[in-house]
Formats: sequence, structure tokens, C-alpha cells
Amino acid sequence: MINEKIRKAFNEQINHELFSAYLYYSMAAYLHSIGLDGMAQWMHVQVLEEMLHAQKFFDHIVERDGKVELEAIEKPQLEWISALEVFQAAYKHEQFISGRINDLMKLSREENDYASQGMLQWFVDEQVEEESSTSKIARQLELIGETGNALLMLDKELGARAYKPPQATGE
Ligand code: OFO
Repeated sequence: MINEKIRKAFNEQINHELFSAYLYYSMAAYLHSIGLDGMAQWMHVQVLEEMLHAQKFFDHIVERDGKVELEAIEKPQLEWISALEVFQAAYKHEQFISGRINDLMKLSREENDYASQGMLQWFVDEQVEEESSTSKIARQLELIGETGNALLMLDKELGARAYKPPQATGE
């Protein structure tokens, strides 16, 4: 049985993960609106990954006989000034999520919840990847600027990203 403090904190994290999906959906819509369909595709894959993150917390609560309680999802930002600003914002958001995951790990240690720590370690590793990918794209956009062939080439490259469904292990 999951302890009440952890159950509440994980419920809140489901909301953060669903908001992440919603934010990246909004970023995809903006990127489509300025003609960068490849970068929008990259964001669509990110949306699916965020849904999977929410599902992992949902499943963990249910498997340990807890009740999931969903809250309203905040409205995301709708406009940015450039693709660079989008990816800088995505990087900043991922840093915020890493902080949340670290707080959850700290709580699960204080509560001696070893089952949660195992699950959260997957997220600790995932956040290293999420911060790295968004920061790398933001740095590339800083280098190449807002227009020109290099921007279109990066757009094409990012458009090749495909969603990889989780393995049978549940990860
Ligand atoms: Fe982007 O890692 Fe979940 O929120």
C-alpha cells in the first residue's frame, strides 16, 4: 500500500507530466504556424513521451492500491517569438521537472519507500536525457539563427524523430 504523502505527491506529478504534454502540444502548434513542421514533429513525439511519464506515475499508484485523483490542467502558453525561444523554454521546463523528480526522490527516502525510489530512478535518468536534448537543440538554434538553409536542415533532421514505444519491461 502506498503511503499517503507519496500518493499525494505522485498525484501532483501526474498533473505536471500532463501539463508538460500540453505545453509541448502548444509548442508543436506554434512551430507548425511558423512553417517548421519538422520541429513540430519533434514536439509531437515529446507529447507522447510525457503521456507515458504520466502513465508511469498513474500505474505505480494503482499497483500499490492507491487512488489516482486528477486535477485541472493549466492552460499553456500559446505564442513564442521564435523556435529558439521555444526550445529555450522547453529546456527551462525540463529543469523545473528535474527539480520536481529530485524532490520526490528526497521524499521517498525520508518515507523509507524503497519501491518508489526504484521507479523514480528511471525518471532521474530520463531527466538527464530530456535536459540534454532540449538544451542541445536550443544551442544549435543559437548558432544558426532564425532563417536560412541551416534552419531548414535542422528542421528536417528533427522531423525524423519517431516515437519508440516502451519495452515489455514496462520502461
Ligand atoms: Fe519532459 O519529462 Fe516528463 O515531464
